[in-house]
Amino acid sequence: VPTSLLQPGKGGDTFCFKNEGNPLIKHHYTADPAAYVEGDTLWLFAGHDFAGGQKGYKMKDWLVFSTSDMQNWTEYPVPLKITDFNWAKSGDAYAGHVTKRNGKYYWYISTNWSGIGVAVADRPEGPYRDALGKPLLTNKDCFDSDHSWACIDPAIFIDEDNVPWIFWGNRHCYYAKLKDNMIEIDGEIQRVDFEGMNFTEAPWIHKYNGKYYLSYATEFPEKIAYAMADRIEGPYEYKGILNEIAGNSNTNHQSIVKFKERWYFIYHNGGLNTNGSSYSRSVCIDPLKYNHDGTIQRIIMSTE
Ligand code: FUB
Repeated sequence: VPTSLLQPGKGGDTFCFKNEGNPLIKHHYTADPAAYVEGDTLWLFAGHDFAGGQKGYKMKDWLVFSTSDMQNWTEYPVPLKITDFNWAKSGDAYAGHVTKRNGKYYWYISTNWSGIGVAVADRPEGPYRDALGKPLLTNKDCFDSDHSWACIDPAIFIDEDNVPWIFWGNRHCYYAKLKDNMIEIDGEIQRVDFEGMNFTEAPWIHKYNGKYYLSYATEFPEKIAYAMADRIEGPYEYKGILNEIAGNSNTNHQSIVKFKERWYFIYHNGGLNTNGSSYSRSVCIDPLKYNHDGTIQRIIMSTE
């Protein structure tokens, strides 16, 4: 077993590996994938589970990988740690999402449970530094602020009109515009609600053929569900389940991106055969296909 599987925060030297079937990454436990496509490169940002955590999360840093063909992958030195946010008191490196704006890369992260922070870098692989010195969003920005982990799981979407949006939340899904500087909320915080929603966490927005898709983790153990809308602010219409419970992980967390004319569903499960579990998770990738009416075909989790 590589030492990087055993020691949080010690892995991540630059090296190359091949995609030999799901789980994609076999030398770390990885979770909460967030993909970002730039030109010929797919960047994969992920959480990093400490091996053998059977009773709770031990997540101290985030990891970054890239590929230009989905087969050959590069891993970079650890780009961001929970200790880079000195206001993050409880300190667990929960789900994040990276996007590019005005030539800089912004990594929105959950800290469990001090709020959502944002780090910035000149290059996608980092290194990143805390952009604000304080949280961007905290529990008091959520309507049920007595729920201590309400403020997690940021997802960013920059629309075709160049307006950046942030979605996040646990138990309820919140959203707001970001200012052009990407480090301030612009206007009111709103909540997404629609019939059948049953939101747990992990929102992700993408757009296909002019429609907005909100995918998210539902129930617990989690499945991924999705809804569609004509406007980013809704109203959203529930469209169903995208995939089933992810093996022996009670969470799932998806990222949906188009890369070189193909759509991908990137998620995690507890499928690594070295003690994979709800707290020792692994990022996987499967193809995503649309029906003629824009609905998404159910994703069958594969081992290939
Ligand atoms: O990885 C820690 C938390 O578990 C994430 O923030 C949630 O989305 C769930 O995957």
